[in-house]
Amino acid sequence: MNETRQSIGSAPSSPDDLDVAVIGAGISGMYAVHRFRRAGLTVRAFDEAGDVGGTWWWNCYPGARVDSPGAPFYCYTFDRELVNEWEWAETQPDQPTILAYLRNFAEKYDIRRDVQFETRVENAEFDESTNEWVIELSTGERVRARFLVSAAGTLSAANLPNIPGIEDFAGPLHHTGRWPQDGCVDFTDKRVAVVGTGSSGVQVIPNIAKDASQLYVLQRTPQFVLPARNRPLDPALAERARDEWPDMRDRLVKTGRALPMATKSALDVSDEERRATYDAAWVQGGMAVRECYRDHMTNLEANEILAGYVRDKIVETIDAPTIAEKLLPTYIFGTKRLILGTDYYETYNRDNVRLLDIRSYPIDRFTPTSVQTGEGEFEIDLLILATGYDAISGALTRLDPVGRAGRHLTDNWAGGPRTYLGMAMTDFPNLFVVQGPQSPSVKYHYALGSELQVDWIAECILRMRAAGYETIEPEPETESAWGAKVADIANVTLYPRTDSWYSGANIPGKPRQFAVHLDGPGYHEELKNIAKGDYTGFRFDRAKSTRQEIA
Ligand code: N01
Repeated sequence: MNETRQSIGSAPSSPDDLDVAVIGAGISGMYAVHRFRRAGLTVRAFDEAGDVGGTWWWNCYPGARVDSPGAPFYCYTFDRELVNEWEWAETQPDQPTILAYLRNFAEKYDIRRDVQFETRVENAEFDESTNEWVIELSTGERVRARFLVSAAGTLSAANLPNIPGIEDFAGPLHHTGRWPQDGCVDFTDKRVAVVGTGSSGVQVIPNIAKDASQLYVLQRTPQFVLPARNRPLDPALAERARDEWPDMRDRLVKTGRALPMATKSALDVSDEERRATYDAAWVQGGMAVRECYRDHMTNLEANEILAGYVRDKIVETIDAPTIAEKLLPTYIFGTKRLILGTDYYETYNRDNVRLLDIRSYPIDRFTPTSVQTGEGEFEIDLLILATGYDAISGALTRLDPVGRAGRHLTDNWAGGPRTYLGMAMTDFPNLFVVQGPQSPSVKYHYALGSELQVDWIAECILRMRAAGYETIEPEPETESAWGAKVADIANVTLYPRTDSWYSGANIPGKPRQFAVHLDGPGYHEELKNIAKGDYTGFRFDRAKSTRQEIA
């Protein structure tokens, strides 16, 4: 261990001080409250929302439902009793069901007792004189904690596009990720514009089309949308999951998947065999078609075969060839987050829906009552922004914590996120990020990934305590090496070849970096080994102990 830094943490903490302050009470934050409490630590979480659920609390727009991996696997994994207790009715549960599941979790583990809702963490600064984080809340309170754990989410910082005149629009305007909780956005007989055709847009568009008198979909990039085919959950699968949960969880940890992976290449089979396999997967729905062969996301030729298959399906679904043409994606299949839809393409066959291609005919401006594009002016009563998120790093950069010597995180990340393990940053002692940039986050089982990271953090804190350490921080050189490793793994795949929110390309001015560690199982094995190996790459400061004592 490098003990070069001075430990100044001698100022006594007040009795109200926390061991851990957690930002967010979604899937990760709730587990953090549970786990830290179980470790005997004092913990409190802060969340701007009115209740638990995080992104599932905010995203209550019509049509919101889970897409992948779906039931019975979209759940916390650590407690078999919880798995046994909860009955999933559908393969892709809707938002009210997921929220009910998360509320049940909160009840079962009495999470709300340690969560302060309707409270935004406005500032966070590391106090080097006491080795504590000082956080300022929207309520005006200040809280001190030895550790700060950000569980602020990967898709939580809404992207509100800066389109001329948007602030002049006089009708109701809603972002899908900030949907009103009263649920009473009424589209009946209204003229509605939706900007954005990612997962949120694809889910909300068919639902709005049913009620609106006129729907304008403003599309910048045509996307690959696969049929979700939500259906009642096969009771046999639910039962198997219950019976075999320890093995299934083990497989999830080791592969990131609940079910076995394909081993064949799409190029090793005949056209007929491949076509039959795709057809069967298409009927099955969900992400099945991508999973038919192992190399769709690593081999351009295999990818393009599947892309052609999906484009043909789009053309078959749309009545008007001119509209089908506008809906055909041209980027590499799957390199933007794949989308699952229900009646999405069919919606464009309706008389009250008009697709506006804003790539060819950009939006000029909004007025109080209309949107003007290169195709004309369209009167609207309501405006829906399905424009996505400042993803993965946005929640943290918007907070912009201040670390040692007044360093702002955004200074250190001016060229893109710099982390060790996607969880810790040099100059920011005792700050841990769950599901952070350069961790597997959105490309691994989300709840399981949160559990494994939070378990690691809890164990680390306990071991630090036992050894008398007050701070932990990565060695500076670990960050460059970690960033290079994450990039190397990504570059074996096709993902980085496309502009997407994975790399920050959806946010004007955001530094580009493919911010997801694409080998989740390898990552979690490495986390384990780092803890076993005396926390290689970290430096600990404090008190009276030596490096050996933590091992
Ligand atoms: O956001 P997105 P999302 N002018 O970034 C367009 C998860 N999720 O909220 O592609 C005009 O994918 C943008 O256009 P382009 C899931 O992981 C899960 O839909 O950048 N258009 C795009 O069409 C998903 O991937 C579920 O050219 C603008 C759209 O807005 C992630 O969340 C449900 C624009 C944004 O698409 C994000 O999905 C929903 C501008 N200035 C979401 N700015 C589940 O089912 C952006 N766009 C679990």
